[in-house]
Amino acid sequence: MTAATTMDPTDAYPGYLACLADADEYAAIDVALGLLDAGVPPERVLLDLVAPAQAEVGERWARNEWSVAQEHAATHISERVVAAVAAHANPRPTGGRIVVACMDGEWHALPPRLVAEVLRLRGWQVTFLGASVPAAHLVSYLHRHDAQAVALACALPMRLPHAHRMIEACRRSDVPVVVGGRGFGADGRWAARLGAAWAPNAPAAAELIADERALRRVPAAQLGHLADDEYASLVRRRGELIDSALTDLRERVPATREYTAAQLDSTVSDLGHIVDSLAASLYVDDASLFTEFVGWLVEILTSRGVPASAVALTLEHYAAVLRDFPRASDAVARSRAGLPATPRSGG
Ligand code: B12
Repeated sequence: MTAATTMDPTDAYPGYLACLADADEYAAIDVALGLLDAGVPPERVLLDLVAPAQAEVGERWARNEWSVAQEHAATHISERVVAAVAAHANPRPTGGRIVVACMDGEWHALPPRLVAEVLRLRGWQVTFLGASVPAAHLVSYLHRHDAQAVALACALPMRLPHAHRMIEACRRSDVPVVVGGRGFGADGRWAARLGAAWAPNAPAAAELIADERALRRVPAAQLGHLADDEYASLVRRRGELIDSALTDLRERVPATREYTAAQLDSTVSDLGHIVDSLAASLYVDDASLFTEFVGWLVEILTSRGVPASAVALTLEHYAAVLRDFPRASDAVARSRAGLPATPRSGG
């Protein structure tokens, strides 16, 4: 693999992706540094080369074309490339301190790392706290280091209730918050529901942070629906809902009784994600969060040889046991509408 001689990240992209596929970190770094040497601004290398390549890594993993190991190797290379670009640019801060962190339980650190580097390139003094920062620790850190603003990342919609607790904790410390990441929905609609300022990408986050009044001028959260207690009741029953769905699957799909420990583990993890996504959809009162999640899960499972009917069976089970949960029942019904009929339901 040779270094890029092109001036455009778009032209360099296929070669860069090939470096990720070959797990060739030296060649990947050469491509990125070659662009910088050719005069491409570092921000473009991060956002027009590294970011789309990582999204493609995700698509290949989702289609089961790449293993988890291949994804991890590619992500590691991207992290090395980001570090190399940052070291090459080496900007000196002129602005105040911005803290960038992942929400508690959120391990997608690379997307906010890109945001952190863009903010750094634009003159802010950035502290990047990385993955899964507990709320209490974040808040005490903000106090101690006199942060001007905090940027919080969430890549998974199922983590939104936790995200909200974290946003509120920062607010109580009077530090303005900007949130981002695909967990808030492609158009940021769930950030609006939580009453948080949202930026679709790193440049937009930089602009918002530069305008403190705009950052503080956020509409109130719209969470009046939580008064019906459905979300809290569902969360209280989380363990029981996972166990009962597993028992149901074992009764109705004999093959699942022969599952290996690893298969059982990933089934329990999938069931946990189903319950957590349903809970998150109740939290923001948007059934589309759950229907989108179910659509995604079906794609992931079918590409791994698990039929969509397995998801349909579990949703049928939840439709039965969650009859007293009107909003959850509605979200489950909408999700089932797009799935094949299960043998017992007959339609
Ligand atoms: C690498 C990766 C991982 C790594 C993360 C390592 C790391 N150091 O980051 C690991 C292996 C830990 C991981 C784990 C999981 N992952 Co993952 N992961 C990815 C992957 C392939 C790349 C992430 C990335 O770097 N994206 C590149 C960035 C640049 O893209 P971006 O998010 O669009 O970011 C831009 C904007 O959103 C915005 N932005 C992003 N963050 C922020 C933050 C702020 C403050 C602001 C203002 C803006 C902003 O600016 C960015 C640049 O412009 C994505 C695929 C994808 N499409 O992103 C899946 C993906 C996010 N993962 C996914 C899943 C499901 C998981 C797991 C649940 C898998 C599992 N079964 O265990 C776990 C969950 C772990 C957890 N609790 O957090 C799914 C999520 C699907 C969904 N609908 O919820 C995705 C989309 C893969 C897929 N195609 O299905 N993952």
